[in-house]
Amino acid sequence: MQWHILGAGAIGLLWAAKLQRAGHRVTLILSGPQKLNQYNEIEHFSVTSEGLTDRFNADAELAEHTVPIHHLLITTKSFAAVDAFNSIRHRLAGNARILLLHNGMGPQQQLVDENPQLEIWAGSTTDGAYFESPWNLVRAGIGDTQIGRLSEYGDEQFFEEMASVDGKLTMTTDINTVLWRKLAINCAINPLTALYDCRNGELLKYTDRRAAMAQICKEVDSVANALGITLFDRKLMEQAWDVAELTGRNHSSMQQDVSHNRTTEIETITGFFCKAAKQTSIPVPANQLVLEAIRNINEPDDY
Ligand code: KPL
Repeated sequence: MQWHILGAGAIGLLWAAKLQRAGHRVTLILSGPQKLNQYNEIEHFSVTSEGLTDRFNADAELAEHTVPIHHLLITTKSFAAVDAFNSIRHRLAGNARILLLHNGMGPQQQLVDENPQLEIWAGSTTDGAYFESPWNLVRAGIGDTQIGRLSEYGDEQFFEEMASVDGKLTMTTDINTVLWRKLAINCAINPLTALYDCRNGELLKYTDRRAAMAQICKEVDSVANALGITLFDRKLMEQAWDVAELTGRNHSSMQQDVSHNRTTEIETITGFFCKAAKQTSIPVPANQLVLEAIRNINEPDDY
């Protein structure tokens, strides 16, 4: 099968490697001529896992290319997903399948609403990888991925195909809840690690950080409950505590974005949550505070 991947970041290349290993052909759709030239100089990327490095020779092209797309994986940052999709929209075959794998919420539903005739799946992953150098990826942890269909129509056989690519992949009939669970954890950890400029585990070491995290979690629990979304079978703070402890040495994606002066995913994480809270009239001051604080660091001229 031929797959196109939009978003050649860590998760995109990790999936490109998984797909190629399973015998699929992969084409990376790169963000611009400079990136394409850079890739064309070496024409491969590598993935190191448990000390072993494998090379992968994926094809690469720009969105303007004309070859029809049948299987599309979107692994861009969440804020770029809709524009990236629209840049290749004209190339999608009538029966194309699209899988979105990114943090945050909002773009997934937006694409379904704007393209009701397409088969759209969404996923959430705890896979971890980072770049040691451009095009050289290190797999940090082998995580779980859950996918589920968001569009009205679709062929469940797609799951079987994907399960043969990743043995740890599971399917859910309620992807919305799965995305909310990841969103809740990201609300609890990401903005605070970015604001305190600390590793995930360092949130737990200080009373003020723990108190801020507990307040955020309490608000997320209340709103989710009011919206009829079942998060975890215990309080979010307990769940988020375990994740922060387990990933204690890691820098969250938002901490890394802020420290490298990159756009963060705050709008599709805490921003999405604060909008959802409005439907319930439950006040969410702790989340609102970190939303504004990250907006101020991130794009001071845009708000
Ligand atoms: O998903 C994450 C992220 O960094 O975006 C967490 C769970 C916080 C792990 O770092």
